[in-house]
Amino acid sequence: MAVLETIVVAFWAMLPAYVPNNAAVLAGGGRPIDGGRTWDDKRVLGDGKTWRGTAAGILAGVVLAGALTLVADDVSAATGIDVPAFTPLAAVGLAAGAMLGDIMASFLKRRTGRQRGAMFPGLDQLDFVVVSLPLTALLATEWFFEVFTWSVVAVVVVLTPILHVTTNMIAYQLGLKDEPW
Ligand code: CTP
Ligand code: MG
Ligand code: K
Repeated sequence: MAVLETIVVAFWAMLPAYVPNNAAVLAGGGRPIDGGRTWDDKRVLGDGKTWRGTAAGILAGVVLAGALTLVADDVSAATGIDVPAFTPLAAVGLAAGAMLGDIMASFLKRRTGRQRGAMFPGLDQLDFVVVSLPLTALLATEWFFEVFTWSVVAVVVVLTPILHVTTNMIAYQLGLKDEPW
């Protein structure tokens, strides 16, 4: 696969994992998942992880995967780049894995004494990759290894932090997010 092709496939395949975070920011609010509970005087997850944001995030990722699947053949034919359709399990693995990774990252942030919204470089940018890829490999094994070749995974690891920083800066500038990370 040529470099450009690999980048396009990596971006396409990761879109259902990228969108949940942004959807959660837009839809977030209401009851926190941890119900306000603390552990060692620190919140378990914090007010930044809500049921509504999580549900909206997963839904957005799965719906997007469905939409991409509908147009995958046309996009492949038009561009000559073989972009993949998503199986239902791949869609769920990517979207739910992204939200789960974000939630697990908040758990680690609270354990390490970081308040809600605090920065945790590295973790903030890659938390959702670290969980969404293994979860998808587990739920949709055949699909995963067909799409996520080593070169695609390598592009994801490089591309994701760049996209994450950029979109969060934009969301911050637009007043949608409280911090630019
Ligand atoms: N959000 C949500 N539910 C989620 C993830 C995010 O409701 N599962 C919403 C919250 O309003 C949150 C905002 O999106 O404040 C930004 O998300 P994020 O940066 O992940 O949360 P933080 O507020 O920074 O909290 P944390 O320090 O725990 O990451
Ligand atoms: Mg944050
Ligand atoms: K986060």
